[in-house]
Amino acid sequence: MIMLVGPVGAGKTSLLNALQQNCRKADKTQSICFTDGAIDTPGEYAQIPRFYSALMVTAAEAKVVLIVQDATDFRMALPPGFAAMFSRPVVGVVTKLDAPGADREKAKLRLMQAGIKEPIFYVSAHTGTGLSELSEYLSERGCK
Ligand SMILES: Nc1nc2c(ncn2[C@@H]2O[C@H](COP(=O)(O)OP(=O)(O)OP(=O)(O)O)[C@@H](O)[C@H]2O)c(=O)[nH]1
Ligand SMILES: [Mg+2]
Repeated sequence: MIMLVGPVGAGKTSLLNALQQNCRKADKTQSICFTDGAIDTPGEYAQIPRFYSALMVTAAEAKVVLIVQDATDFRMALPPGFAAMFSRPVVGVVTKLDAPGADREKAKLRLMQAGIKEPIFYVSAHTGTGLSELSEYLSERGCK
């Protein structure tokens, strides 16, 4: 089971759909949502500290936590050290690489500022770039 965490609109639900080869269009995630093999979370949970305890408790159900960063949005949405609250292994995912203005290095810096170390994957849910590497990494860790 994976859990996706990250700011509003970062592309979590789209990434999950793409990993599950599901061509549904992502709607705004309204609540923590368990779907086959994965936990999707609303971006507000990563941006509003009042929700952090819910994220931490839910992460206990996951094998790996994916922290998702938009490659075109460089606002400091997550506080320094954000990643350290999880008791599970954390991986960084920079998404929307296909979008105009995508800057993987700036996005990586944002993830590192939030306390994420390697590995960091670079993907696009729209074009499928990088998804096979991420899927392979997750399946090696027993996540589908
Ligand atoms: N160009 C591009 N746009 C993307 C990609 N992934 C997501 N988007 C767009 O980004 C917007 C937000 O995507 P979501 O997947 O709903 O984002 P989210 O992180 O689940 O957002 P919340 O549920 O609000 O927390 C949508 O308009 C998507 O079409 C991508 O890989 N490339
Ligand atoms: Mg969502």
